[in-house]
Amino acid sequence: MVQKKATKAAAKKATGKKRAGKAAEPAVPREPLPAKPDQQGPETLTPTGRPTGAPRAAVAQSGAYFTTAQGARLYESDHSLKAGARGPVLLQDHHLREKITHFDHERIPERVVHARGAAAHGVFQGYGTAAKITKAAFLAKGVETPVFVRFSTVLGSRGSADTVRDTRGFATKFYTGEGTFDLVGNNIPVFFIQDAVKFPDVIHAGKPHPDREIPQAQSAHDTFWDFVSLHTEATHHTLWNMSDRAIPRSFRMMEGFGVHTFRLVNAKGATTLVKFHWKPKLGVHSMVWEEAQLTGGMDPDFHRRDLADAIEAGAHPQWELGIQTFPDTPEQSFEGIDLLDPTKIVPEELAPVRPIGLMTLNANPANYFAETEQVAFHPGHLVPGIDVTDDPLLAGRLFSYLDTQISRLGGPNFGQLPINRPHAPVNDMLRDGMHQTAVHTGTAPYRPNSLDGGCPFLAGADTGAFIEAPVALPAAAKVRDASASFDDHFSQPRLFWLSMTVVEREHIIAAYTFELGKCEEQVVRERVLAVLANIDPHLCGEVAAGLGLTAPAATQPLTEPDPSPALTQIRGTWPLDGRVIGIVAGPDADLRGVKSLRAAIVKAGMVPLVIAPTGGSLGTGKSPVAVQRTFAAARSIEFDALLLAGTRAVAADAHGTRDAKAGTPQPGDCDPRVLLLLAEAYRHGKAIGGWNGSAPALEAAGIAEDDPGVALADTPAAALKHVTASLAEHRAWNRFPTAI
Ligand code: HDE
Repeated sequence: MVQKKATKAAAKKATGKKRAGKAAEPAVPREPLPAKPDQQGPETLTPTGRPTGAPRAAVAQSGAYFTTAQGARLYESDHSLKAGARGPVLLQDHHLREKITHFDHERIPERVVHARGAAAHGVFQGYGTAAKITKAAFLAKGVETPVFVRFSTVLGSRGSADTVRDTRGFATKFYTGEGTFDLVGNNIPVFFIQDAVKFPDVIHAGKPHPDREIPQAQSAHDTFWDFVSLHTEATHHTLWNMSDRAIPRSFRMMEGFGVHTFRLVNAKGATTLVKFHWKPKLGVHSMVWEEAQLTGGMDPDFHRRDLADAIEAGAHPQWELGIQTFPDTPEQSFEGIDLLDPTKIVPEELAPVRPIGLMTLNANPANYFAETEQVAFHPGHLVPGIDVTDDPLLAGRLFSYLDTQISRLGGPNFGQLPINRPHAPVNDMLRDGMHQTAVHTGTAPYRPNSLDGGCPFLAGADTGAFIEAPVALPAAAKVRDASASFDDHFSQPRLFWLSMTVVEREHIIAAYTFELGKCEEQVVRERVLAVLANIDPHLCGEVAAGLGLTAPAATQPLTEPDPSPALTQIRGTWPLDGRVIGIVAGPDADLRGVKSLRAAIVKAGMVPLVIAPTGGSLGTGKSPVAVQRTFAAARSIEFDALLLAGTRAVAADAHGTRDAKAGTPQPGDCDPRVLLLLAEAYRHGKAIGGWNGSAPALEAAGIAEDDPGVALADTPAAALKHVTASLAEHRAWNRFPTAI
């Protein structure tokens, strides 16, 4: 609480003597700013999981007076203690040493993979549709469970760009009443390797080269392609990485996958094998490659910002959790697909994804470090009713996460950090260790005991987690080997390739050509081409042509799987929540039209941003139109569609301040920055519209009025209608090549 009796005089005394030229500091204590309404901290529980009653998003700086970590008030903080104003600094200055020491230890090691991430709080609601096959209570109908979700890239460091070509992590912590369940998945349903023993290898190959530590957050380099071409089991995941899936438009527009097959157990002990899927309500959408690259420079925090802004604006992203189910037979395979092989999918056409619950992300973290950085996921955090299978990749993960977190979070007690505390009561016998914050009472931390009243007692087998289903194991000798079914490395990449539309195939070809073009070793490029030949001759031929190499022949017979339409992103129409519409305007634009357009866009749940020659506002009078972006700062990457609000708005003007020209505008009048904006938006397949005679600007940009996704209309409302119709398909796909 602010101490009301603090007077101006006392405050002046507290801030020390006044210095000439020093900026005025606030002198009277007042309440600190509260957390923003969209922000929420983790549930405030004791280290052993009991509610403390404290508010969820506590502010860090509370109280009027600055103190040391021990609570002693400081009367001066800008100068270290010296023997005289020009004399040596004294070692006895506790404040100086404490402040510098704490600062020196502010950083913790970043995650070895998935270092770059953004997160949000939310809630999961079960549909009850999985009740017959799992006893997991949080999946029962109507049960609401708090969640915390962290999205991430894999290869880049903590400060790397969001929009690089990479797999995205999609990790969800369900704080269920029966303990915490973590679904630690990715936005790609398969993985590079089939056995955890190769994980350090694939990551060493993908990370920057050890000598010069370049390139950052890229797979476009020799070691990555060397590894994936030498381990052809990586072909399927690599193909997904070269597809548009690896450059998502938004975290809100990504699918999520549990990747491994899990085992669900019902109340009677019957088991079912399942694969988990997250389906975004907004659809699955991507950037185009040039856009992703530009964004990396213009706004490297694009995905992080997009998620936080959407939540703050109340556009809460939602995903349905779904499962594909398979009989738990001894073979653990389905339609010839080995369910223990994490490089394989089961096409949704063979096993439909059945929705079992809905997740809504509705609050931003209050503090990045405390929550997003310190959260610790673990695929072994399971609840009764959900169990693991013998996927050898999963087995290694069950070891790795706790192990890496002990060093990343400085000891074994990170489970007591607020973001990691289960919401179910905790009553373990884990004691002591670095950073112990629980004050355990009792004298007998062992079982059984007769001194602490015999507590704690064991739950019955029907209530406890980690009661594995008694799955029979085949009689076998110890071997370092894999099942023969793991040897098929090409039929599913071919399935993926054949399921892509022409546009998506073009993007894949361009991605391989770019990445291999960045490799320096000819032997690596040639080996990758040999891999591509086993996926598809057209893919291989086009990439080879782009590299100036000869396409090799396939070394294996090509399979002819049925395409899986569920794999393409280019289908259907999708909600437009949170889509950003740029309105290009100038001093003489149709400002009444701009105002009505802005209102219509907001009403439709989208975001209007007015782009003008300079900042400030357009028009005079009572309600001028506020400008959000200047011509100098606006690039196509930020907008899902553009609308031109009139003619002279885009007249050429080096300084952006000159009055609009009189007379009929000519294409040559167009401001080059607007031409760039239009040309990029066009290249990136974005809807473009306009009214009030915006034709000269389009003409100057070389865009025809009847091009796909382009529309000039008489009124702003009609222009918006055209643009939103095109936007619902995400991009004007017809602008891209339509035949191979
Ligand atoms: Fe991870 N992975 N992983 N991984 N993983 C980590 O754990 C690992 C794998 C995934 O937002 C690390 O706490 C091994 C598959 C996500 O905090 C580490 C293997 C999938 C995240 C680790 C895999 C994932 C991680 C690094 C092969 C998708 C970020 C920091 C056997 C199903 C979670 C940490 C977050 C993070 C190990 C493969 C997803 C080192 C050994 C497959 C989303 O423990």
